[in-house]
Amino acid sequence: MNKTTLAEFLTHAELAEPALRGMITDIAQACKAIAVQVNKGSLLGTMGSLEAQNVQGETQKQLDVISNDLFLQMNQQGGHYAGMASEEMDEPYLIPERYRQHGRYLLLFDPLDGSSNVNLNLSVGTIFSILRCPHGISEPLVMDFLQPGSAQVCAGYALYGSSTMLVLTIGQGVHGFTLDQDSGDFVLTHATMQIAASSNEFAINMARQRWWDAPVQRYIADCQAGSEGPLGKDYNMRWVASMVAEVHRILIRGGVFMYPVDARTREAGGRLRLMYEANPMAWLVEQAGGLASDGQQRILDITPQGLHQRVAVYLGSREEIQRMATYFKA
Ligand code: AFP
Repeated sequence: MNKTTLAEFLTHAELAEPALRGMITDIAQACKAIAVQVNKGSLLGTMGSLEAQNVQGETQKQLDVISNDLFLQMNQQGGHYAGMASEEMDEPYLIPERYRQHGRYLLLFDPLDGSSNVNLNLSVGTIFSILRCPHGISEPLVMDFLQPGSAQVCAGYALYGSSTMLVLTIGQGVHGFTLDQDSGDFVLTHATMQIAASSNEFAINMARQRWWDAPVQRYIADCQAGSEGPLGKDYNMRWVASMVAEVHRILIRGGVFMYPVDARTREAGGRLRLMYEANPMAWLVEQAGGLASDGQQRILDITPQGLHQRVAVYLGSREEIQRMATYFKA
């Protein structure tokens, strides 16, 4: 098989920002290091939970913190970033002066998405998003991170599953790379990923059904009615409780992923975070021909109000998301 490694891909890609070559290389290395920690978790006794809670008020897994620290250390050394922000840190991380003095970008990430699955040996992942640092800013504040998803220069995820994959976009489509454990290279295995325009598979946490708003109730009920119902086709359901795995499945075979704001999450604004979950995933989905909405607007158009702001997420196959939108307008 004619193997194109990530390094060769980056060499030949026409990068709008040359620094992307170094930033993506460092991100790939950090994800490989996290993959090793996840794969060895049970052997290293790091599969447990900590007493501490993160800014989300969620119990932290040991591997959440280990992954977070690995991502910080292995990405700051390249000198590309003026600042970083993570699901696991209340405030932006101030990169040591010697690394950030020429940094022109901001790195936002969820170091271990789906971590409540990690001791179950189910797929987890890392989600990342790169923004430009506002000109002249060397010590970025929260407000400097609060840019719409349309401003991203790179977005992607690593999936620690049956194989370790890196899936990313720099605005020229979505490309997937599989880690060759023998060579240590990420190899291009999924060039120009495209989401099927139509689908019959939805992903939602059905246990929350009683708290959903009426449009979501109606849409899911119509999906469940199948070929005898108004949608005229049978649907299948999946729920991994790991957004990275759900989005990867949708990139491979289509479908929709839904995490609505519901009666229990309305006060918090929803479950999923805008800056380092919804925005990177929304750009990937759109670059692969799908759609990503919060039920009212394109996720990438949302002007963020807070670093850990939460948002409703409906993303996936174009025709299905367009159909779903009609339920919100009814
Ligand atoms: P964790 O990282 O705390 O496991 O949360 C994962 C997640 O943010 C996202 O990846 C899943 O789609 C969603 O939460 C799962 O939510 P439920 O636990 O309500 O199913």
